[in-house]
Amino acid sequence: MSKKTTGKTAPKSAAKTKTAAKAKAAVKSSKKTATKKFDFGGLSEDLLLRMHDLMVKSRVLEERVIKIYKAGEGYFWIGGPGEEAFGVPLGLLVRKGQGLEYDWMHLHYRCTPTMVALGMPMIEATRLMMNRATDPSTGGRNFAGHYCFPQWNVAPVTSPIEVQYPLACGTAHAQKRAGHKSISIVTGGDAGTAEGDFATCLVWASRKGQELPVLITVQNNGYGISTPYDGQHGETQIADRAKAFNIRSRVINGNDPVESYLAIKEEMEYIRKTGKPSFIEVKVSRLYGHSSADGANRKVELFDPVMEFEKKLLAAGILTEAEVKKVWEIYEEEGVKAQEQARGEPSPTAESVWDHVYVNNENADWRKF
Ligand SMILES: Cc1ncc(C[n+]2csc(CCOP(=O)(O)OP(=O)(O)O)c2C)c(N)n1
Repeated sequence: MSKKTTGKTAPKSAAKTKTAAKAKAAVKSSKKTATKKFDFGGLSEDLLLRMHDLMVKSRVLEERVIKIYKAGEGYFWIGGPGEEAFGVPLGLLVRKGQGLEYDWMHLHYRCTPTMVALGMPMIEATRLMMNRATDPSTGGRNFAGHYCFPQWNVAPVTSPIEVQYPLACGTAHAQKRAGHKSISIVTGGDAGTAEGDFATCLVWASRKGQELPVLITVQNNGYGISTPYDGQHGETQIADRAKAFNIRSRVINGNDPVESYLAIKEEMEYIRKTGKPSFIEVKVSRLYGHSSADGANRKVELFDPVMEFEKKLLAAGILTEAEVKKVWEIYEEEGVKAQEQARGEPSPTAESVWDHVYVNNENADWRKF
C-alpha cells in the first residue's frame, strides 16, 4: 500500500518539486528584472530623493520665470528646463566655495539646475528675471539665467557664447599652479563648439606636460537656436574632437540623473587625481525651445527627465504619490512668493548704470596703464 502510495505519489511530488523549482526560477528572474528595471547604479535612496527634489525645484523655478515673462513682468527668458538630470548632479558634486582651493564654474545660460543644486534660492533667479536692483548676480542688468556668484566661484555667465571655455583654462591653470586638487568646470551648447574659443580650450587644456584640470562639458540638445545638429557637424560625436587632443572623453545620456551622477563623479576623480582634462558630451532635451524669442512653449514630444525619473522612483517604491504632490506644491509656493517679493523691489537706478563696469572707475582710462 505504502509502496503503491509511494508509487502513486512519487510522480506527484516530483511534479510539485518541478513546479516549485519553476516558481523559484520565476521569482528569481522577476527579481532580476526588477533590479534591472530599477537600476539606480548603487546610489543611496537619500541621494536619489535629493536629486529628485532639486530637479523638481529647478523645473518649477524655470516654469515660474517663463510665466513671469509671459505675464509681461520680465523682458526675455532663456534657461535650462530639460537639463535637470545633468545640471543637478553636477551642482551636487562640485567642491563649493570661494578661492582657488575650491572648484571654479564657467557655466552657460541653461545652468539653473546646477545653481539650484549649489543652493541658490528661487528669489535670486526671480530677481534676475524681473531685473530688480536686488539681483545679486547683475543688479538687475542682465538676462535670466546669467548668474554670477563669486562666493561659490561661479564666474559671470556670458551672452556671447563659448567665451567661457578658454576662461576655464585660466582658472584651471591658477588652481594647478597653487597646487590644489580643485578643478575648473565648463558647460556650453553643441552649436557653440563651432566657435574658435572652443578649440582654444581644447588646445590649452591638453598641452603635453602642461595639461589642465578642466572638466569640459557640452550639453548637446540637438539645436543652435533654429539650426539642427545634423548638417552642422562633420564629426560623428562632438566628444570625438577631444580624441585629437588626447583628452579622455565620453558621451552620456544627460536625461538620466543616475548615469550623469556616476559619470561626472568618475571624471572629477580622474581630473583631481591626474591633473588632466576630461570631456563629457551630454545628450539633453531642450524642453521649452531656445528662449522667449521662439515662444518658450513646451515641446511635449521630447523626453522629460524630471517626470521620467519621478515615474521610476514611484514604480520602485522610493517615492509615494503623496510625497510627489508635496514636493511640487512646496516649490510652487516658493516660486509664487518669490515673484510677489521681487514685484515689490526696486528697478536699478539710472545713476547706477556705470557700477561694476570699467568706465568711470579707477581702471577706466586705458591711457594710464
Ligand atoms: C559669439 C556669439 N555668436 C552668436 C550668438 C547668438 N546665439 C545665441 S545662442 C546661440 C545658439 C547656441 O546654441 P548651442 O551652443 O547649441 O547652445 P543652446 O542654446 O542650444 O544651449 C547663438 C548662435 C551669441 N550669443 N554669441
